[in-house]
Amino acid sequence: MKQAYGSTPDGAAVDLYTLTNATGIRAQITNYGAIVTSLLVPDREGRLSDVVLGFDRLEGYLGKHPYFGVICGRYANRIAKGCFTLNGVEYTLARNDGENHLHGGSRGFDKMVWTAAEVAEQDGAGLRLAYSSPAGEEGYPGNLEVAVTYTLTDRNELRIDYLATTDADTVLNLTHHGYFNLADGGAGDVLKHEVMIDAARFLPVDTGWIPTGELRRVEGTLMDFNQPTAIGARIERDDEQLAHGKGYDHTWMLNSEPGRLSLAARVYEPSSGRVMEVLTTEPGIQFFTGNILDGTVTGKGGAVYRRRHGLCLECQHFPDSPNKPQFPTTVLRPGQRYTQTTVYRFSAE
Ligand code: FUC
Repeated sequence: MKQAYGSTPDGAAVDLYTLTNATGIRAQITNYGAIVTSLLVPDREGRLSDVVLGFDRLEGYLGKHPYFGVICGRYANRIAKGCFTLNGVEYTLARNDGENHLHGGSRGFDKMVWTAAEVAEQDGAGLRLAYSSPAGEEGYPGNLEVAVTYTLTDRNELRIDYLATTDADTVLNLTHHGYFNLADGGAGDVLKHEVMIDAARFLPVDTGWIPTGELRRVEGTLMDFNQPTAIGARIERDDEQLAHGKGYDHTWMLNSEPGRLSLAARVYEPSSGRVMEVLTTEPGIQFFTGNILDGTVTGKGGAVYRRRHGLCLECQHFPDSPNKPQFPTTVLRPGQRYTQTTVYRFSAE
């Protein structure tokens, strides 16, 4: 179902799409920024409520906000000092996060109007969003064609299938930047959420959140989430990496084989019983605990989003890969197809 959602300052009309699956869970998605604006899933009593942070109206998303529910591109997370070299040519990008480049620059995919079409997928209701990014946009080379299909499956999953092609060598790293709070949608904090991440290593960062290049073992560190652990259990400990991240804001290198859809993370929220499993084909997951939320953003239903009222599990390649040859490559060449599948699967216990 499609309804008008308003228009951008330059006059482009924007729509809001509602997907409902056979069990009655519901997602709302706008073609502005490919943003998931709401996601209603049941608790252990079967009561539906919204588990993502965001705004009631388009105006909220048009203003400054920390990437609520968007698709980030061309490059999710950071590129150090906003430069990289590809085939001997140096490319300069916006430094929109201190001295670094973040989430595609000043006007990334999160601020674009995408073309949308409702599609009937085999296993649920889908919305296909497409965007053509011209060569040079935000400093990146290559004309890039991107398609993102959200499917709300009858197994209570929000599946995201990505596809991209280019006509010249470029770099690409796409992710979905949903902020989740399985208890109350963001009115309170996420510290009681228990998190498991299937990863033996994580990427330590410097004070600007740029990976040092080390792939450090999680064993014996506060970054070990192999056993489900409440977010609040260790987050305030005195630790160099928690200080640099201002909490958890790091990439974990997943144990699974990249390219094969596998369980990456699981979140359990004890008061509601809600469970969210995250499956992906990507090599990494950015676990971010909403450390920068500071109460200045008022979102849906008047909820004030304070520090750690939402968590993100962003499936992606590693930050700053264009400058880190030892990381899995993010280079996309003509004739290649960039693909990614990520699934957020909901249940309750
Ligand atoms: C996540 C984090 C970043 C940033 C952004 C809004 O991707 O990794 O540090 O705060 O969200």
